[in-house]
Amino acid sequence: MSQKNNNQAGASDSEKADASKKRKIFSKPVLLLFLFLGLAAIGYLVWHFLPKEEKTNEEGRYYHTVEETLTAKNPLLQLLEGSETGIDFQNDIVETMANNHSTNINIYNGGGVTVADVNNDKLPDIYFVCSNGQNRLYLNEGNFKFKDITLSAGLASEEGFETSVAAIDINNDGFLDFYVCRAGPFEGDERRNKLYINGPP
Ligand SMILES: [Ca+2]
Ligand SMILES: [Ca+2]
Ligand SMILES: [Ca+2]
Repeated sequence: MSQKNNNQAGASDSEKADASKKRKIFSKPVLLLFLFLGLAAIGYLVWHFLPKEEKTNEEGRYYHTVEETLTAKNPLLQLLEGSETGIDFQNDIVETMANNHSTNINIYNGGGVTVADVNNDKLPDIYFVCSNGQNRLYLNEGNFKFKDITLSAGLASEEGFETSVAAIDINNDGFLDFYVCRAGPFEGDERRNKLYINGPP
């Protein structure tokens, strides 16, 4: 009889221990952690599936507007938009089956730019080199306005993969010339660098 009572008491202790264990597993901090993780998961799903605003040009490509991070009260420099200056150059990286990182290791290198007064009017002009498309020369007309004179200047180079440009008066005639570098998996003329000699109009 006494042994039976002891057994009953033992079982009761064991049940109590189990219940205590369960209470420990679902203790307040653990529940709070689950709650936090659940809320974080819900937050992520809401963010992931929310429609995001995308700004695209006429060709349907994404473009950046003025950076929202420029929040200084009195910034040293002021950022101007392309719509104000007339500069709308973009170096778009277009990936295709024939042109991608496996076929062209330089594809993400980007293009190049140089600032040079090409017409000696004391206003610096800007020449952008595009890796996948047409290069662009912008003539500085003053008051932060630029005019695209690429075609009339004969600088619309599109062939090959152009990655950088330097301005130098290579023949010392007082007019800055352009040296354009090309890279990529091309042969012959498509890989050759280019020297453009500037001169009086
Ligand atoms: Ca100029
Ligand atoms: Ca080009
Ligand atoms: Ca020159």
